[in-house]
Amino acid sequence: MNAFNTTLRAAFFAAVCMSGAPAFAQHGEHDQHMAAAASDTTEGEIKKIDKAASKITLKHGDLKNLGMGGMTMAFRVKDAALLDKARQGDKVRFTVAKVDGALTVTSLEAVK
Ligand SMILES: [Cu+2]
Repeated sequence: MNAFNTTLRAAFFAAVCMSGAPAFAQHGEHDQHMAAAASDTTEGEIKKIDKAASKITLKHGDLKNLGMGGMTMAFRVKDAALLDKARQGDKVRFTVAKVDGALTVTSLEAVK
């Protein structure tokens, strides 16, 4: 009786382990691509502000997320309120993204 019981239990556990193994092996394959890209902040200097048109001209450093080297150019701003505290000549830290095909400043803050 004892020997039979032991054999039965061993067989039962073996079956559970084997059916469980493949499921465990596949864990962790997903979720690994979800690490969010850090927002690429770039330093620049404000050359011109056009609040009416929601545009800002920045002399900017490398925009790594856009593959663009440093230059002076005009950007659209996502929200005109971003320009409220902006002053010509300010050194700034900003992020740019392509919104509806236009390079758009999505965040802007003065650097002291
Ligand atoms: Cu540029």
